[in-house]
Amino acid sequence: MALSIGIVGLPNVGKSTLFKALTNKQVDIQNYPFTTIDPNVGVVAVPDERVDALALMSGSKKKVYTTIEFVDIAGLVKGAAEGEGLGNKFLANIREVDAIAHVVRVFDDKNITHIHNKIDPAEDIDIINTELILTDLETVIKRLEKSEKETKSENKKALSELAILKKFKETLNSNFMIYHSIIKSEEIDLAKELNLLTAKKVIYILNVSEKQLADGWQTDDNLLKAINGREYVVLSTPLELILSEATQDEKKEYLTTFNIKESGLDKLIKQSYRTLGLVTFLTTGEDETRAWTAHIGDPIPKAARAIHTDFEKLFIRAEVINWKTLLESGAWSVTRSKGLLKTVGRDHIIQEGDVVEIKI
Ligand SMILES: Nc1nc2c(ncn2[C@@H]2O[C@H](COP(=O)(O)OP(=O)(O)OP(=O)(O)O)[C@@H](O)[C@H]2O)c(=O)[nH]1
Ligand SMILES: [Mg+2]
Repeated sequence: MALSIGIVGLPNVGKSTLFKALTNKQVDIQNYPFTTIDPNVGVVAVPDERVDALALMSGSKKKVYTTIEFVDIAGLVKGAAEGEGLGNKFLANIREVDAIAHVVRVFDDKNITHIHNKIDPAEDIDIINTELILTDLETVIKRLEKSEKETKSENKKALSELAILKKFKETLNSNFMIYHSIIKSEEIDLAKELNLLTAKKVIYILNVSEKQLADGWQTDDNLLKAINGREYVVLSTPLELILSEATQDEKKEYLTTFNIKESGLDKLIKQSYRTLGLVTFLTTGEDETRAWTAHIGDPIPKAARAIHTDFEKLFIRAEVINWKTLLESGAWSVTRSKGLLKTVGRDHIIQEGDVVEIKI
């Protein structure tokens, strides 16, 4: 499961700077099933201190982290949805991503042109969202015309699709994003099938200056209103670029200077995981310690598909222990003799930080 996130925003807001910083964290591609990587696509490892600690405990030869793919596209401008600039073409590049990272310029810098010549993050968010809405509207109208032509009055499923499409059209026409108005599973499924951009999860990246960051910059009500309850991360892209190239010691120094616990990229990557509703479980042994991705609520046989597609069918039982308990015990064998290891069946719901051994 390669998760992907598309980076959008107005021109000159720091998207490519963010992307460059992310790709500096690029994982060794050989470990991953990609033959060619587009220059605008970067695969980054999800930082995970549990993998490091467990690998040390098990004396693993290899460590494998989960990954996220980021796609950088050119800046969108007003009218992008109608083909203004290159926007439309670029929007097509992010149709298939799992979530959108929307970069917003908060930093002021006379030397870097803002296309509307004023720094107004809330308005910028609305401009981009309107373009996404217009793109979706085009998709929905196209499908609606097709469905109306083909639907015979008796077909229940087709009629329900028609009703949903009409609702989508109305929502988009009122300049609202689909995400806030879909509840029923048929609606969610159709939005996914059509790859509607405004149905996707969003993380706003508020790109502040280093000075604003050091001064403890905060969002105001106006901006929060534009963010509309979605997740956001505050960071400074030039600083992230420096951090991504710094040694561990230098990085520590920077973080102390800015009085922050972790880099903006680490925050972003972890937040992406949460936003996408994902959990990480682990396997550990002498060969490798590895993090795997599952969806929140997955029963263990389904989660085990990440390891091998056959595992869901062949699953008999599993031994499970929380990573911290395992680490404190010092070894798998100790947890067994102490009775800390849990044997679970097919109904166990995979938990964040479970270390598992699947029996097939
Ligand atoms: N002062 C300042 N400059 C920045 C910041 N982020 C990016 N820049 C500069 O702004 C310019 C544009 O940055 P990019 O990252 O290329 O912007 P972009 O969003 O990819 O722009 P497009 O690809 O044209 O849409 C570059 O000169 C960056 O160095 C920032 O946080 N502060
Ligand atoms: Mg760019």
